[in-house]
Amino acid sequence: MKFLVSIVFLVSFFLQLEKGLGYKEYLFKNCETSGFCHRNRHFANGIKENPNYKSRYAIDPQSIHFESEDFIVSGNILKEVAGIDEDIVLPFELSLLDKNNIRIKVDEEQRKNIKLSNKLVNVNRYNETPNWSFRSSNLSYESKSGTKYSQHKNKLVIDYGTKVQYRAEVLYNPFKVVIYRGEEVQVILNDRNFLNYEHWRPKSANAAHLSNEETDFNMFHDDFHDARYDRIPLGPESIGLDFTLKGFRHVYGIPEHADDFNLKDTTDSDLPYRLFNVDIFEYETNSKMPMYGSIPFLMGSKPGVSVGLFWINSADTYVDIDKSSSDKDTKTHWISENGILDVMIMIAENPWEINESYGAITGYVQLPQLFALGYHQCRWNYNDEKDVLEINSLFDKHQIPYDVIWLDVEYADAKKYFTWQSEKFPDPERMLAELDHTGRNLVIIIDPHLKTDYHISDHVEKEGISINDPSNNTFHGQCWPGESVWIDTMNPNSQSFWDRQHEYSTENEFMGKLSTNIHIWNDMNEPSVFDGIETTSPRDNIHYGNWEHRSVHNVFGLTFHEATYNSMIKRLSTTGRQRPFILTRSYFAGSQRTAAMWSGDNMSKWEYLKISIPMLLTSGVAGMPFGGADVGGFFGDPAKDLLTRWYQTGIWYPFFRAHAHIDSRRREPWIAGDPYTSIMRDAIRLRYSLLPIFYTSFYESSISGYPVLKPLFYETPDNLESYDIEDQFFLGDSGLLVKPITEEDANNVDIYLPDDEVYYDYTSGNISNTVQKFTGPGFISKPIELSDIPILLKGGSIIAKKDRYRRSSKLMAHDPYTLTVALNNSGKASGSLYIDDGETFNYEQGEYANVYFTATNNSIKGKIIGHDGFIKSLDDIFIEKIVVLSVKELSSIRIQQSGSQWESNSRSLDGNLIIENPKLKLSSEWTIKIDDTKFTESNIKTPSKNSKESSKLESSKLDRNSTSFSLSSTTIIFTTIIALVIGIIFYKLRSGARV
Ligand code: NBV
Repeated sequence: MKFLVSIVFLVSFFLQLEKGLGYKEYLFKNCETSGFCHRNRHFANGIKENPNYKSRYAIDPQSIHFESEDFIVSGNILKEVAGIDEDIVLPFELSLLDKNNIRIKVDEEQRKNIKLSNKLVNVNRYNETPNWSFRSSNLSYESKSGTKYSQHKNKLVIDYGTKVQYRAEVLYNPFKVVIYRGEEVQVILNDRNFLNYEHWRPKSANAAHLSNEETDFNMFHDDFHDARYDRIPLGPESIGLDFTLKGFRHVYGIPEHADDFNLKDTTDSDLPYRLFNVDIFEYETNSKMPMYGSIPFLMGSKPGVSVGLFWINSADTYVDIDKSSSDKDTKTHWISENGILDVMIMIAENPWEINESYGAITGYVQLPQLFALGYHQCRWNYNDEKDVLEINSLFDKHQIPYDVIWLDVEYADAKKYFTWQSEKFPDPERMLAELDHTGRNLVIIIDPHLKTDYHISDHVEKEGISINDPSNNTFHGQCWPGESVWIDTMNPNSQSFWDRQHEYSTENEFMGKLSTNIHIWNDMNEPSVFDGIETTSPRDNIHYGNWEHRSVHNVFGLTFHEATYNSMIKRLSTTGRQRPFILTRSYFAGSQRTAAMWSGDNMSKWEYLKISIPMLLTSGVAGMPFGGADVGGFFGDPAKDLLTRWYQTGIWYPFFRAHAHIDSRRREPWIAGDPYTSIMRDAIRLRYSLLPIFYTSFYESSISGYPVLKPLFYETPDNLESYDIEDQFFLGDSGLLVKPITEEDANNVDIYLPDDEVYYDYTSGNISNTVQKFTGPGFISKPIELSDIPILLKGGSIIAKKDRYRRSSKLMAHDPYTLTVALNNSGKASGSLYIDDGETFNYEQGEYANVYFTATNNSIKGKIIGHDGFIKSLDDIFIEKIVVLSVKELSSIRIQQSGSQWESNSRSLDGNLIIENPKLKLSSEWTIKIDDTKFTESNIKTPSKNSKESSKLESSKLDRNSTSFSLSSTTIIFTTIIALVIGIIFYKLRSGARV
């Protein structure tokens, strides 16, 4: 039977291809083919076309109830339904949270009384997404003493806010919420009356419950890929709501999509941005198709105000964006398959405050171990112990630092996780010890699909901790190992089983005796199910609590990597409290607390290199800063220049890992040969020298939620031009402004400067020749070569680097620092460093220090604040060099530290002041006095206008060395459908069918 179904499926698949639908479009739903999205869009279009439409949703004023101590208003929204006398009661709750955030929840009352013949399904609307997504179940409600509630005939008005006044007007009929910050309306809920709450109805009542604007498309069965029905036992239960963001033209977030940073209008397409975690094989760029992770969080920003919308729902979700309004409003329409309606609205002055708010709810990124910020070397696969150790020593031979080598699925016996292929890896203990020698780590892959018929899957099945089919028996499906079962990490009983597989104990044969330098990669946790519709679990599968998979789909991946994290915490608590490192492919709001993510299976093509930057900026805005993309591209063989440019870009990814498909040729950085190898080596070494800055940026993110790769509009929220820049970023608050080259054959680069501060040329992290200076706002243009990584250092910054080559980050722990001082227009600069042991949770007990640097025209100072004992341990760390950029003349340099004074060796090189070996210790306060120093003021280049074209001309006039801008156009490869089909078939044959 299964065979027959597959044949039917394949035949219809190829017929669709013939019809002209792309491979991916056919495999995945869009809004047309997805029942609930189709119905909600149909409803919204019906309303748009009917000027006399009267909403059927109204608050019953009698039902309003205040719990003013908790700042909660509750009541009922009544839904009038065609053909039945009684309204459907939708109890709502509106609460005021910290930081002036508002949360609105709407449930469905009658659910409590539904009796279904199939008792295996939980009939309540799923309301447990926050249990997984939020960092704590107790959201704090700070005292809001000035809050006033006033009830009027047709509305309830809540005035709140301390420094700035906020107002929420809850309109009764039709139901709407209008939120002001200051005098202006910022957000309106249900502005366009798209609120749609598909109440429960028995199948027979279907038609009677529909209004003119509604359709019953796929309400009680889903015929997508008609070979296999989704039975939808509870019938229609979707929710939809619109939000108007007043005056916001720029909206960001809702990852994961391989698309622009500033979200596009979606109204003309049959695919709104879709949030549905899927194993999207060979995903396309510039697409709103769903990918491996979903964060239903959107940020809108304009000068003076930013907003955050957090749609707390883990079901399949579509977001329509309409930017057609002449008032510069962005109108959004959110549609989910089921669950309660639960949304948080954050309004603040700027984007950082929104990140703080969102992080206060879902948690901040966990501070990673320092090694995790180093370079990771991965491929599918390093074949055996010999291969691993050879690669390990080749890094040393080529003097390229790296921190982690990875093992993909082939290390396990027949892809049975928690086993080793023993002929190939006869002694993992020895292998890890060898890596540990040079401070290096190993990461191994563990996926949620467990091959049938071995002790792990047997146990999962026997203990009832599997994902189950609709009859509540263990679900069996196809994945890489063949027939598999899936552990249900939503089941609390799974944790102890998972713990035992990861524990540090002689009883655990798999990894019980391995040293602490082993960490985990969780792949395929969307979950990927090859023979499932849209390559995932059937929606009517059952999880713990009798919840349908449909309700929890997008959060499942988080529950899996979080279970791994919890197990690793336990393992490492017996070895010295090291912080676990987990990489996950699937993620949800809150994943940042316990895992890093990467953007899955990209391709060795320029467009994938280019899109990686807006994708990472997006995940940073959505609170998930620890991300990366496969350097070099997963599928294919990158040309040498592409690979080189990818390394020069990858060194800025917060998570920096090279990875390749099993069919790709080997491409470790030494294989291309010079000049490519040298350029890649320099790039990786630059990453290592900047590790103190990366670590400091992560620390800041871990307490505030700020992105590590900072979008330009965060730096200049008042400059609207900076909102559209998606190919540049700042590295945290360091002042380093980077524009990686992602175009083939580029020999010139345009860089946008977002403000009128001075920017110093810092190409490739080098200071050479007379440092060029530029000011904005506007574009500057510079000639570049393959070896160049365009970087500028913003005036006002002091950066602290470690410039010595070491084999791994661990070996750099006691290395000295080099400071680079870039004075601003007023002759001042500052910078900071965060330092702890880089490995353990001891920083949570205060064992860390912050170092602050300041400079003016005639002095540079450093001071350290922190835990005494920890500061003492830094006693052997020195500052070996200080460079002050762009200094014309100087006379004497006097240094003071710990009651002593001395003169220093200093020299002026190519117009920069270099203080060599000032003999300064990091661990106590110091001052350098510089007399009679003059800083150069000449040579500052200013684009005359803000427009890209004119400033390009202007700056090339100014810059004697610049050549005219010319880019060879990216090569476009047209593949015929036949070639595609052959390719797909070929791939399937190689790696097992996934459809
Ligand atoms: O594990 C093999 C690959 C992996 O290399 C890639 O990074 C993942 O995105 N994986 C997909 C396929 C699953 C094989 C079990």
